[in-house]
Amino acid sequence: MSGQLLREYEAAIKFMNEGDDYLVVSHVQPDGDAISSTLATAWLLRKLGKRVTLVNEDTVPDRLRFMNGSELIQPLGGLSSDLRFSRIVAVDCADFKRIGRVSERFAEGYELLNIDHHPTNNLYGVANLVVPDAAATAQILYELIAAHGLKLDVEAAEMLYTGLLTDTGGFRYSNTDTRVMTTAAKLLEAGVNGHAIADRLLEAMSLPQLKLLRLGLNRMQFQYGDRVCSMLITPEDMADTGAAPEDLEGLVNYARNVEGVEAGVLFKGMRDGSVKASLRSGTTLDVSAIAASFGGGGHVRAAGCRLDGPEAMPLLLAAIGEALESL
Ligand SMILES: [Mn+2]
Repeated sequence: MSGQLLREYEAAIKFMNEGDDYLVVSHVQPDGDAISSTLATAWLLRKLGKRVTLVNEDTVPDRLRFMNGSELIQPLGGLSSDLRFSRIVAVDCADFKRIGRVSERFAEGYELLNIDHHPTNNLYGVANLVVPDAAATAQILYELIAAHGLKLDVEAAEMLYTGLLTDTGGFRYSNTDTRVMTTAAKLLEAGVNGHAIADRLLEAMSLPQLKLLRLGLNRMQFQYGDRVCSMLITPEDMADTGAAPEDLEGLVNYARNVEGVEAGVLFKGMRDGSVKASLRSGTTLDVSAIAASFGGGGHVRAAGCRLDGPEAMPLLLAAIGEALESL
C-alpha cells in the first residue's frame, strides 16, 4: 500500500474514532454496493461504540432488503424535519451531488468522510479515503474493518459480499482481480451463502423487469458500424410495466453484450423531460470520459450522465462514435 493511501486509511480511522454521532449516507437510487457500504460502515461505527443514523434519499430496493439492518436505512421523507447532522460518512458517492437532498440535513460546519472507489471522485470530504482500483466501496470497507482488527460476523460478511458481487457483475467484470476473489473467499469462510445471494441478485427477475427487457430489446438501435447499441425506456414504459427504478439495472448490459458492440447505451426518459444515460463499454472505450464531457462520471467501463432532453441523445451517440473513430 502506498504512503498516500496509508495516510487516507489512517485519516478515516481517526475520523471514525473522534466523534460520537454519525450520519451514514450513500448515493441516490442506491445499488448493491451503496446499500452494502452504508450497512457495513454502520456496523463498523457501532463496533466502535458510536451512535449512527442511516439515511438515503430513496428507499432501499426490495431485492436488497435481505441484508441485516437494511430496515434501519431511513428514506429522507421519513426523517423529522428539524434533524441536522454534523459528522457524516458518505460512501460510494463520486461527488457531493450524488448524496442528493440528504445533504440539506447537514449542519452548518459539518465534517464529512468520503469513502469511495470511483476514479472521478473529486475529494469533497474533510477526510477522503478514495481507492480507484478497489472493485467496490465494500472492498475498501472490508480493509477498513480489518485495519481496526475487528472480526466479521456472518451478517457483516454478507453485506460486504453483496457489494463485491454486484459491483463486479457477479465476479465477471474487468475489476474482478485477485483482491476481490481473496476477499470473497474470506467472506465465504465467515459463513456467507454465496449461492443464495447470487440467486437473489443475479438470477431472479421481477415480472416488471422482464417486461422492460422485452421493450428494451424491441427498441435496440445499432449505429457506427454496429459498434454502438442503444435503447430507450420512457416514463410511460415504467408506468405500464409497473417497474421500479432498480428494475432497469443490468438492462444496458444487453446492449453492450452484443458481439461486435463496443458501447452500450441505455437512455431513460425522466418525468421532468431530462434523459438519464447509462454507458457501458467492451474492452477499449473509456465511457467515463464521455460521460464527464456531458456533466456525468463513473468508471472506465461503466458510467452515466444526465441530458437536458431527448435532443441531446444523438449528440451523446455522436460523441461515442467519434471516440470510437479515434481509438
Ligand atoms: Mn460502487
